[in-house]
Parts: sequence; structure tokens; C-alpha cells
Amino acid sequence: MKKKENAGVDKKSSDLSVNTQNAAGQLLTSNQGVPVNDDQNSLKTGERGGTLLEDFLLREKITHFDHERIPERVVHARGAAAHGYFQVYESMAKYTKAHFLQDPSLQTPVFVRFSTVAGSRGSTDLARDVRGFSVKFYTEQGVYDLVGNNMPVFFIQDAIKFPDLIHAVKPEPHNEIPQAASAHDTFWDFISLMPESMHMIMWLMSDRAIPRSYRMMEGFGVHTFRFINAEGKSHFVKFHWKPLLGVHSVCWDEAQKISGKDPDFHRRDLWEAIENGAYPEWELGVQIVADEDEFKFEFDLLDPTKLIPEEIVPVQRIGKMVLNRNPDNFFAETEQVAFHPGNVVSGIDFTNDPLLQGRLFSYTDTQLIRLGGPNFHEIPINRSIAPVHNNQRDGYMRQTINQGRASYHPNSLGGGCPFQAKTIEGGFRSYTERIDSKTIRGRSKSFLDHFSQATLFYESQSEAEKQHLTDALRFELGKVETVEIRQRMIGLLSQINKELAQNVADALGLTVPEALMYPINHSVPANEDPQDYQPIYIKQSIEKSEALSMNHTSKNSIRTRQIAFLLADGFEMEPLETMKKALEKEGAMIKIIAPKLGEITSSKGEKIKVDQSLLTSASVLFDALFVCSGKECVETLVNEPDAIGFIEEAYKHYKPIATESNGVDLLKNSSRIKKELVKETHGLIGLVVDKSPQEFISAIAQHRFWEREKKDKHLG
Ligand code: HDD
Repeated sequence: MKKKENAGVDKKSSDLSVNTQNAAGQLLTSNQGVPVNDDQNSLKTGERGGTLLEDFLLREKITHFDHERIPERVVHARGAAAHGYFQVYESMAKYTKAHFLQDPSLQTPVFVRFSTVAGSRGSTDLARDVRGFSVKFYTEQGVYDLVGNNMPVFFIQDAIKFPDLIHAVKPEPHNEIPQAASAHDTFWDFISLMPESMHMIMWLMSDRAIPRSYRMMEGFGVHTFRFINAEGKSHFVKFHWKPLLGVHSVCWDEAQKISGKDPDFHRRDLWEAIENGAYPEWELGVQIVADEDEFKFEFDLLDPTKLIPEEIVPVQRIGKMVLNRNPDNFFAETEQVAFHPGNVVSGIDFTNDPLLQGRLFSYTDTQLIRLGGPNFHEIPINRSIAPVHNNQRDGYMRQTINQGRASYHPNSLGGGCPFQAKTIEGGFRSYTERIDSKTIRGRSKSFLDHFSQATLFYESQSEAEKQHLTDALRFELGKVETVEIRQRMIGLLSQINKELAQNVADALGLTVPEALMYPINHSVPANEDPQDYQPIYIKQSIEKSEALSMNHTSKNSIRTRQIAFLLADGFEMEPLETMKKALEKEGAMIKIIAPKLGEITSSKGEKIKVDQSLLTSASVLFDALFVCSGKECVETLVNEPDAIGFIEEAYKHYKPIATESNGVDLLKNSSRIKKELVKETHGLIGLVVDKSPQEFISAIAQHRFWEREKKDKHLG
């Protein structure tokens, strides 16, 4: 294929700009272009008279408004998105003929949408949930969508169970409660009867389900796909997105509070980072498995409840994605974007993963109802940058004005156009897999091991992560009212790890069943003996995988971390400025928090602007806290319960706190921190008192000091 100069970002932008509109300096008009001279009053029969049906301007405006909403996505309704580009580091031609993975000089435009799964469009960002991670690549060979999640496995093995899973997790149908939460009976009822979901449940109960930021999440294609090279040779491939800022989460108490203080927390965070020029970046990683090695693993590569441990097949980082532009219009772009795992380009193909196969049907189908017809590919955000020519015609909202008489193929009246592309011209040719079998409605027995990778995940977590996972299960199952469901879950957990099951059972006032207690396995095919389909446990070749724990993520940067500076009139300007400069140099974002808005005056009479007051702000919205010094400043804040609460909460959520000079008197007003300060011999965990900014920077880079959790419990 001929290489195009400067393909990519600019081309896409101009493509979109055909439809962008800027009203600056323009007259107000009707949709028919008629200038409007009064948009304040409807047409009436006299000053106090009735409104006239004749008023076409009123009717047009109200009718359009009445139709402004479209159905929200049936799942992943809540989301936020951004534009950017992807660039491969080195040609992957050995494995794939996909052009955008071959040319390191090419920037392929992307549009990326992150989402939660269960909540409605207006629900909180901080729900305990899986996060969607959808990437639309506008390649020169057509649109390629990688529609993944921030967890590498899924709840179910067969797409036919997807509606059941979603019905179970959505608010219960009789009272539409609870919103954006899995902690309720129907979800756990379903899960407790689906042993195949156990690996995913470990991920969902881990802190991965409450990310600090979309920018600090991994992404996964989940299924095994195929790369196909120019010779037609296939390799299996699993896709990963690795965030350059590392993988970080908040803690559950914090997540619940953020949901109240700022339900748009993730959306705002993404938007502000891009507006501030701190562009989020991920590396695209691939795990490649030769076709001949398909059966060398202790799990089935087609089973979407399994991952390939990175220790067994390392992730090669092959390119970088940068998000550098916010959408102009949320509805036109983020809401109308239509992803589809079936949108692939030449060089990428599917496998027979039964979950993937079902998805290949579902996504086009859902857009037909959500976007109202078959022409949604013509909506600007969904348009290919590669030319589109075919014989598909008409339908609701058709935008293209096709010329000529021939809308069929073969034709002679249209000169035989459009032509079929040969493979060498980039024509898509499906991988020719040999299939020789009977039709069955059933499940492969190679899919029957539901627990061993759940154990691998649990065992790979740090002590703090294990504790959070246990606490999450205690919380979620504690909200379940039906005791039998809780009991079934304890039975399933005992297959993963006895200690975990015991710890959860203790909190629920239950005991761990002695005998193996599996629920009836509902995935046994009809006419088959259930005994042949009992879940099995295949010991994995490794016992721990570092990549599964966030404890090993990169902790070398404080870029874009939000730091609260707490102060009142009479603060010392010099230490504030030194700290602020040092943190900003490392890319952190500082916000000045004081008892009230406006300006605040230092001990020497200098003034600075307050960003947020104690009334509008909250400690949960920050990554770290700097408590300013100054006689009058400290005296004021000591008598300000909201200030003490701010400090205590930052400490409770394991965040680094720094202060100097008499700022420490303020810290001592928190009984917990006082205990810590007194026991200095044990080392202060994340408390930086009278130290250089560098010490605080290193502490922020650590993200959280989970060790405090144990100490806290110990100290009572
Ligand atoms: Fe799905 C949306 C990811 C299984 C059916 N899915 C959707 C989105 C993401 C995923 C990220 C949001 C896209 C966007 O931002 O607009 N889905 C996944 C992953 C799965 C998965 C990673 C398993 C590995 N999904 C799955 C199955 C089915 C669906 C098995 C149905 C058989 N998914 C849908 C859908 C959605 C959707 C109903 C709702 C809105 C949309 O497609 O565009 O068709």
C-alpha cells in the first residue's frame, strides 16, 4: 500500500472539522437558516393572549429539545473520552500486516473512551466496578477498535450469559436499587452460582476496581486475538495498555466519599490533565504466542476467564498512545462514539473465544437502537479516515450522497466499481482456520478450571492488597440479605484460599463449609452428566505473578498528583514557596485551601489567592497534604474543626503529609497522628516533618503508606 505523507492526526481533525461549528459572530437562526429576531417570546394573540400554533420557531425549538436524549448504553453508560494518537516503536511486520503497526513515523489518530459498567449515565465515577478502556484507531486501512477493560479477564465464558450477568448487577428490577453498585443480592446470587466468575471476582474486589485516575489504569484486550502477517501466518496475541504514570488506586472509604464530594472525579481528572498539557500516556503491550504453542498452557487460550502470566509470556511494549485533546462536544463525540470489537483491519483477526464471538454480534446490534439506524458509521466521530465506498444505501439519517445508478455488484453500468480489493491491496481476508467438528451447544472441558488463576491472583497480592480484597468481600457480601447466597460465596472462596474464606466468613458470622461445596454448575450442557463437568483445579506453573500486584507498579513520579496546601492568614510565605516550587517542578498540581475564599495574607503581608475553601474542598480529592506554618495561621486552624478533619482524613487514607516548624502543632491535634509523632523511634510513615521538599516528593511518589493501616488497627 502506498505510504501517505503526514497521515493521521491532522487529517482526522480536518475530517471532523467539516462538522464543527463555532457560533462566534454569527446570527441566531432556525434549523432552516432563517434568522430569528426574538428568541425570548412566543407568538401570541395579544399581550395576554393564547400562543399560536403558527409559531414555527417555538415548535421547532421545543420539538428538538423533546428529542435531545438518546438511550444510554445498556452497559458502560457512564464514561469520558479524549482524542490523541498512537505510534508504533518498531515495525511489527514479522507478526502483522496491519499498517499502523509497521511504520514508526506514522501517528495514527485515536479516540479513547473510559467508562464504568453498571451505573447509569449520571452515576458516580468512583463505583466499585470494572472500567471500560475502548480505543478507536483511525488507521489508513480503516477503523480498528480495541474494546477492552482495565481487568484482563471476564466474568463469564460464553456470551449467552452476558444479559444474565448484566441483569444481575444492574439495580434490582422491582425498586431500581442500588445505583452503580454490585453490593446487592441479585449480583451475588448470580455470581455464587457461576464458579467461572471467581477469577474476575478477585480483580473486582481488589483496589483495581477503584482507580485513582483513568490515567493510572492498565487496559487489556481480554480475549486472545490473532496477528496475521503478509505471508498469512498467524500468531496468537493478547493486548495490554501500560500507563506511564503507574497503576494506582484509592481506598474504599475514600471512593465512597469522593462519590459524594465529586461524582465526576475521574472525568474531571482526565479533562484537567489534558487542559493542563499533562497528556496521559500508555504503552501498547503484546503477548505473542506462536500458533504451534496453542496447547502448551495449563489453561485454554480461548477461555476469557484466564490470563497468560507475564512471567510465562513477557509483555513486549511496541508503541505509545498519547491523549492530547479533549472533545469539543460531549454528546457529539463521547456519547455518539460507537465501538465494536468486530472493527478490525487487515493483519488482526479473531479467535473462537465464545465470549468474543458473541460480542461480534452484539455491538452493531446495540448501536442500531442506541443511535437510531444503520448509518451511525457516518457520524463524524465514527467515520473512517480511509475512503468508504460500497453498495450499502439509504436508511435513517443517511449523510452520503452517492452518485450514479449502480448500487450493486457486479455491475457494468458503474464500470464495475467499487472494485474488490486484492489481499495485496489491503483487502481483508479472514484467517482460514481448519474446523472439523460436530455442532454442539456446550462448553469445552478445557474451560473447567475456575479457581487456580483466582488463587494465583490472590497469592500475588501484597498484604495490604489482600486485606483490601477481604474487606471488599466483607462489605459486598455484608450488604447481601439472603444468607444462603453469602454461604454459597464462602464455599466458592474456600476453593480459592482457605484463609480468605475464613476471614470473610468471620465478618459475616458464618463458617467455612468442611466439604467441598460447589453450587450446581449451570453451564453443564443438556443431556450431559454433571459429574463430567465438575469444576477442576489445575495447579498453575507459577505460584505468584508480580505483574498482578499494584505494589510493584512504578513509583518514581509525582507528575499530575494533586497536593493540598492547607493554610490561614498569617502563614509563612517562604517555606510555602520553596515547597510549591519544588513540587511543581516535578509536575505536581498545587491547590491552596483556606477557611474562606478570596485572598489570604502571609505573616509579612504578602497576598495569595485561595483556590478552594474548607467548605468546597475535601481531603479525599487530593493525593497529599502540606500543612503550612506560621503562628497566627496555626492558631486559626487549630480552632477550625474542618481543618483538623481534613488532616485526619488525609492520614486515615494513608496519604503523605508534610509540615515544618510550628505546623507540627496542628498535626498533633489529631490524636492518631500525635501517637505516631510521639513514637518517632518506629519511623514516621509518610509523615514528613522539617525535612527537605525532596523527602516529601519521594513520599508522594510512593502514593500511599498502607503500613499505617496495620498500625492504626494496632493503636486502636
Ligand atoms: Fe461489552 C459496551 C468491554 C463483553 C456487549 N463493552 C462495552 C464497552 C466496553 C466493553 C469497554 C463500552 C464501549 C464504549 O466506550 O462505548 N465487553 C467489554 C469487554 C468484554 C465485554 C472487555 C469481555 C471481554 N460486551 C461483552 C459481551 C457482550 C457485550 C459478552 C454481549 C454479548 N458491550 C456490549 C454492548 C455494549 C458494550 C451491549 C453497550 C454499548 C455498546 O456496546 O456500544 O453491545
